[in-house]
Amino acid sequence: KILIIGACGQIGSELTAKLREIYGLNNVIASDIRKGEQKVFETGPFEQIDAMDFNQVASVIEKYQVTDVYLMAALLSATAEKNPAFAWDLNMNSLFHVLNLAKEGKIKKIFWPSSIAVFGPTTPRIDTPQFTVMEPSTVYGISKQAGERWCEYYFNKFGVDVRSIRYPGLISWTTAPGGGTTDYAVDIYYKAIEDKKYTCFLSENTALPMMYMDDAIKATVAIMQAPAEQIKIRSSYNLSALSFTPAEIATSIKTHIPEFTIAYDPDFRQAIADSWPASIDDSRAREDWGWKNDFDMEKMTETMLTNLTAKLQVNK
Ligand code: VAH
Repeated sequence: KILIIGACGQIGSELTAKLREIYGLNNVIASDIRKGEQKVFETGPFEQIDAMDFNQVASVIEKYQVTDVYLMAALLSATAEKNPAFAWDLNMNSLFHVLNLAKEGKIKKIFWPSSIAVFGPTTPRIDTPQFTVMEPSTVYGISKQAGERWCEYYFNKFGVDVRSIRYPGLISWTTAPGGGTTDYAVDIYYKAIEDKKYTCFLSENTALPMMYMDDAIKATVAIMQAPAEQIKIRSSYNLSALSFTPAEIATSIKTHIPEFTIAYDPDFRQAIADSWPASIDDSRAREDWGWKNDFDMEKMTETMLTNLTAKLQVNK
């Protein structure tokens, strides 16, 4: 049985749907601190739990005899800057609970998401290597770097089979994202359809590593399905697909919506973006467990605009 913690989030909600498609509805238990609005939570097993509460997590694992846990609950970069103590507690305590349950033999396999936010202003910014200087300057990045260190420690010391990916900015249309710096790349599609214009909170030449959600879900399933001996990196794998600036995504949108215009009004999130890489070298993920992305910028823009237009019509 599979448990997803944080199933209502931007990644969690799509991961729940995909895992239920692969493993069967009743073999995938969705959980979150709040009930999701998506129908996927009315159709399959759902538990309302606080990822920071060890007993609640342990009892759900016991109740369903869970073997695999995907821990997707966290505070993202922008929100974490406003709530440092809570962000540290949520991001770290939830991880310790799951790692300790695995150490006690209660869980067989764990997926834990890291992020390109583990890199900082002193990290080489172009084609950032798998192993390099990492001095994250955000609350979120610090928690992700610490989490990677603990994942590798629990694997080396206790044989815990925990697997991790450093997600780039993720773009999707099904669930509104919550508090990420890269989320301008989601907002821009909504505003392009609704208002034909967008004021971007990052400057026009801010290049960031990005990926369409379907690719991120594909990578998550792939790393968890790979034989353990193929997972040679137990901190977290670099993963990459796209790298683009707000100006470039605006140009891509204009090929579909010619009257679309963009303005720039950088806010506190500009400093967060400036501390992150522009592009990532993910050759180890490609070598070790056969990763490759399917979506390029054009395919992503077409998919986003098509699906969002339908979704926004429905909600009118
Ligand atoms: C954020 N979307 O912006 C997340 C992600 C790399 C960025 O971690 O915080």
